[in-house]
Amino acid sequence: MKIFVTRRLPDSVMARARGMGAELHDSDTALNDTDRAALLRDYDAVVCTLGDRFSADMFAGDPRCRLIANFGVGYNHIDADAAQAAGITVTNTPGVLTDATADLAMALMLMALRRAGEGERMVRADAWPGWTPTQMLGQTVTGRTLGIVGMGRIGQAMARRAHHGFGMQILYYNRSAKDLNFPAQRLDTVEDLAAQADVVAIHAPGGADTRHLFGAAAIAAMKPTGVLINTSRGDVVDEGALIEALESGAIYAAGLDVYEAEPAVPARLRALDNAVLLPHLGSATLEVREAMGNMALDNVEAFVAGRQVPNPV
Ligand code: 8YV
Repeated sequence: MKIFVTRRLPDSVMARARGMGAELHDSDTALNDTDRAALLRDYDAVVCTLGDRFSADMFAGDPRCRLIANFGVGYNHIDADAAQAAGITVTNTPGVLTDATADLAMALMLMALRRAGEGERMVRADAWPGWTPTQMLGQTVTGRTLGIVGMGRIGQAMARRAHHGFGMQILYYNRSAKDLNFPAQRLDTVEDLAAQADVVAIHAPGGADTRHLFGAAAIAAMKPTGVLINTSRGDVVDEGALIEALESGAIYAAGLDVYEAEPAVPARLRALDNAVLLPHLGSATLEVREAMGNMALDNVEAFVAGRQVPNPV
């Protein structure tokens, strides 16, 4: 068996991978499309991650590969239907990064409402003129209304934190109604949710089905005091429309961990004081990245042993 790991994973995960009895290769730099297509021809299994595009054309011919184990829950970079048609199983790492990502979404919400990024920049620039009763006033977090777009695992984890920890009311938009253990009202359109929520948090999977789901109309429907948080995928939000709304003051602020063309973050967005911008840190803790790596390897191990893989998408 020949296995390729496209990006070096945490040490403990790489050590386990090396002990699996397969021929293992890895790379610590991002591969291009041609390199990745070659992996499908030359390896039995590929462990890949965010940014590793596997488009339909790459599955042409008769690839040797039978497993693509994605390190990450989101797999919008892989054409899973084309993979399946080529006889390749795709797996992902659901569950283990739910809490970490919800924690980061809360951090972005708190920072955006309380102007924490702006304040930190002021102190670092040695530009704090001193305390006054009206300096840098933000918005109270407790008791506001949070609208969740995509009430899956991470959406629910954020809603629970916001409801139990901050007394927030929860609205949500989701294809199907969810059986939830906290009070939440489901709305029929993202525009309704945008109009009623104080904070909108995006937790949709990304890719063709959800591209610009939160588009110009939804952004226009937000309150002037509204805040948009996105820790899922950049393409779920119309980034151009969002930048215009932030620039004109049509909405209050945004807290973003993801962008439409990562790692490129538009200069207009970077220039805005009312945007909190992070570099895709949702699952970035050592424990979580180890858990994600081990979950990806559980799938590889099952595949090598001829057993059913535990996490097919
Ligand atoms: C990762 C993520 O940082 O799992 C996902 O879908 O977006 C993040 O947890 C990244 O995708 C690495 O795979």
